[in-house]
Amino acid sequence: MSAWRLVEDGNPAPEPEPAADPTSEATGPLGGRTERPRSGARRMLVVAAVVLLTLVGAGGLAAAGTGMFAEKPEGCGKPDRSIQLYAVELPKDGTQIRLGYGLTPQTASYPGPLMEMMEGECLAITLHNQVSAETLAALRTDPAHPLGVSLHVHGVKYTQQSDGTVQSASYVPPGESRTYTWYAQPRNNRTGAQGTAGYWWYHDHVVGGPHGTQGLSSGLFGGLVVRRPGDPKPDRTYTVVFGDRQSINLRRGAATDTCTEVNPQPGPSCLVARKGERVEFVVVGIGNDMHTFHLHGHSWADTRTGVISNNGQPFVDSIPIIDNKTLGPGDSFGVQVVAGDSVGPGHWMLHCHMQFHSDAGMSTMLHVLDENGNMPPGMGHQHGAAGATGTTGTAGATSTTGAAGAAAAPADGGQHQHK
Ligand SMILES: [Cu+2]
Repeated sequence: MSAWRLVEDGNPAPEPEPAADPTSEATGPLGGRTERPRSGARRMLVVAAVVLLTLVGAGGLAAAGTGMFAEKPEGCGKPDRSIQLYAVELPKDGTQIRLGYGLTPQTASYPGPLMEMMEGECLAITLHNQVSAETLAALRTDPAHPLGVSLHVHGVKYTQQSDGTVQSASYVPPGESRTYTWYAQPRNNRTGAQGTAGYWWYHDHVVGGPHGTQGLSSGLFGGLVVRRPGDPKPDRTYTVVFGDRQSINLRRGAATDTCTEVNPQPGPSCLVARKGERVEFVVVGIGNDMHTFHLHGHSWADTRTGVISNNGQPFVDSIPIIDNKTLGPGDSFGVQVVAGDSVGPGHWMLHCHMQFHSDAGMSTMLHVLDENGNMPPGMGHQHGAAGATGTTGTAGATSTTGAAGAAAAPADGGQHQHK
């Protein structure tokens, strides 16, 4: 039997599943939850109530300059779901401070936990800042800049109170908490609202300076998927963040792949799937460089989901089929591919196609096992060590929707060979 084998065949996982994972079917929006239609009348009542409450309670807040901002977006009354999110300091990568978001302090990771929403859903996220003032001060570029972390999101609706910036006073000082409200506004043909279904991301906007540059480069970011009813459902989701210094998920060179040879555990730096599984990638660009996302052996449609859902008609020549997509800073997109479809199991390279980036190590693998969870014999591979600097591997909560545990970082810093 090959050493490459997914753990869910009865082998105990080395790490416990993170509790209250919003991506799990038990608590996530995909476990049979149906979208609740909101009538126009109800929406108006909710808006009126929010405005009234805001005005009534605005006496003290108005002096602080935030009273005129609604607490929640229009159409989002009572949150459909609430989750707790923790910002914590993780073990340093060499001398570099690492921070992470986690659904628990113990499972914080970079990228942070995948957030999943359905269009129409209103989500309340309470962020607890457990990063010390000392650490935040060390990351500060201006001594007058306030100390705190925040949660800023792309793609979905939020008000100024959930902007996650210093200028809107919507950040969290050390030891404190704040609730942010996200609304996955649905399409509305009457008003022309485009809807929010798609692949987005969230990040800090405060650590170090007014744009959270140090928060981002330290690890405070994660993926967000907003789905529509009927969207194809993935078996696994991986958040892949391309950043500065030729890093994937802040890991460089061989450290971008921390899969262990025995029982590889899907995680932020161990991309593994069985043949035939639908694998979803949430691809995000951070930092200052342009990148491209290229996956060997697999291609996808250049649509919102990477899949063409044209009433079963497979041939739509107006939609290009691609295997390489450009990514600028702040951009995000997502695709779904069927692992090993036609091409079979193996170690399929995933890399940036800016050649000096990939040559410097901006490259990792999608390990596709066979249907039984084994890597067939003769499928060994070697990682190039170019550009490898090694990391301490701090993967915690994994961003997968399938059965998965955390990726344990091997003692060799991720460098390994499969026989
Ligand atoms: Cu690149």
